[in-house]
Formats: sequence, C-alpha cells, structure tokens
Amino acid sequence: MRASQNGSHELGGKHISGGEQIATYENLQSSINDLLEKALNHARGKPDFLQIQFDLINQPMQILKPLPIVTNQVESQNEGLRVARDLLSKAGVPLKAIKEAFLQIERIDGNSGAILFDILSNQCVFPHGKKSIRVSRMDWSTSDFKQWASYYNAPLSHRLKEALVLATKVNRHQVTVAELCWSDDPDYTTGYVASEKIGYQRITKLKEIGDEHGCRIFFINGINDLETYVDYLESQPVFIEWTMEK
Ligand code: WAQ
Ligand code: MG
Repeated sequence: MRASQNGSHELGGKHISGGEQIATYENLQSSINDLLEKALNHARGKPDFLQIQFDLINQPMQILKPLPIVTNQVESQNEGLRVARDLLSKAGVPLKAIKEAFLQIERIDGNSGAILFDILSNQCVFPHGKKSIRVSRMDWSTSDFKQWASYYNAPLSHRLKEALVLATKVNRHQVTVAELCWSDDPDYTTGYVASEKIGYQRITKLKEIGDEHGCRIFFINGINDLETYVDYLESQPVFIEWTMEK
C-alpha cells in the first residue's frame, strides 16, 4: 500500500504512508482493511492518492529470526544522534561515510523508501535512477510477535513489529553493513540503528515531536551485485519466526 497527498508520489505528492503484509488468500480482506485503515488515519495527513496492490508469492519464503533488540534511552535529540553515530561505527560503517550520509539526509528527505549509501565510494547510489527503494514481501505472524514481545518485555506495537521485520530482512543480507532509521510521522521520535553485528538498537529520541522529516538509509559494502540485492529487498519473500532461546 502507498498513499500520498496532492497527487501520486510520481507527480510530486507528499508521502503519507506505506505498508506491506503477507497473507493467505483467506486473510487477504483483513490485511487489505489493515492497510486501508493505516492510510486513511495517518498523522502525516489525509491522502488523496492511494494504491493497494497484491501479488501471488509462488516461491519459497526465507525464514529469519528477528534481530536481537536493545533500547538506548536518551534525553535529547543531540544525544540520540551521538548514540546513532557510535552504533553505526560499531557496526562497521567508516566515520567518513557516517559524516557524508548525515550531510545527505536533508537532501534525500520526503521519500517513501530507503536510500542506499555505498561505504566504499562514500556516496548514495540510485539503482536504475530510482529515488529510493521500497522493501516489500516480508511479515511476521501477530501471535508469534506477541510471544516475542512479552518474552523481551518490548512494547506491543505494530510500528515496532513492522520496523523489526524490515530491519531483519535488510540486515540479515550480507551486502548490508547497517541501517539508520527514524520515522517521518510527527508524533514518533524513537528510531534505530540496526545491523547483523549489533542487532536492532532502538534510540528513544532521534528528532523532536512535530518534525515530519524521516530517515531510512541502508549502508552497503559495494555495488558489485546491486541488481541481486535490490531484487532481494523488493521481491524475495521473508517471514520472521521466533523461537525462545533455551
Ligand atoms: N522500504 C523502504 N523504506 C521504507 C519502508 C519500506 N518498506 N517503509 C518506510 N520506509 C522509509 C520511508 O522513507 C519512510 O518515510 C521512512 O522509512 C520512515 O517510515 O519503536 O515508523 O514507517 O522500535 O514512518 C522505528 C522505531 C520507527 C520503531 C520507524 O518508520 C520502534 C517508522 P516509518
Ligand atoms: Mg511514516
């Protein structure tokens, strides 16, 4: 699903909301209702363009365990951004790439997808001239997520579930070094840095309330097989499953 205001995304409309789910045929109606509800009642405003598409998945789904979760409590946006830079560095992103990516953040705002940043050439890459990449075909069953959340004492939030699903799909791929994200919703300030190495590291304040500037950057280690990587992000089905570690 994607929704925008003042026309479609292609015509320069403002991105309002997007979402993706995996459902059985029997559950399609309820999935589509969820996505419609998300689009119609959004803190970024009322959409005047909305598209919901569904496709059959006819290849096997890759099953992945959710990344481990950590919450970093911070008092201010500045402290949050400092923690984010530290975590990106721990995850293996070179300092000069962190610096350059932060310079690019304002320029690349307003997207419905994520920006790829290549740490080898130290610049953003736009495969096939696309402004951003929308990761799709991933999900996690609500009952499994609820068990996971209660075990780790994590918030039972749909937003957390969606973000952890996306971060797990993206960061379990070897081309991804790390991800930096915060919401473009004005009422949500918690964001995260994620990587295979450091897990899903929430940071409670990466922006001020009221700010509609979001961020989603995937740091990648080279562009040798960009086509396969983008196909993985956009099209390869991934399902998250959690089993209690004994
Ligand atoms: N693929 C690529 N980029 C996406 C996708 C996707 N499927 N969905 C969202 N984005 C990009 C897009 O540019 C959005 O503007 C931006 O990310 C933010 O999306 O408490 O809510 O859905 O642990 O607003 C993270 C913390 C919340 C959750 C992130 O992002 C928690 C969030 P939003
Ligand atoms: Mg949003």
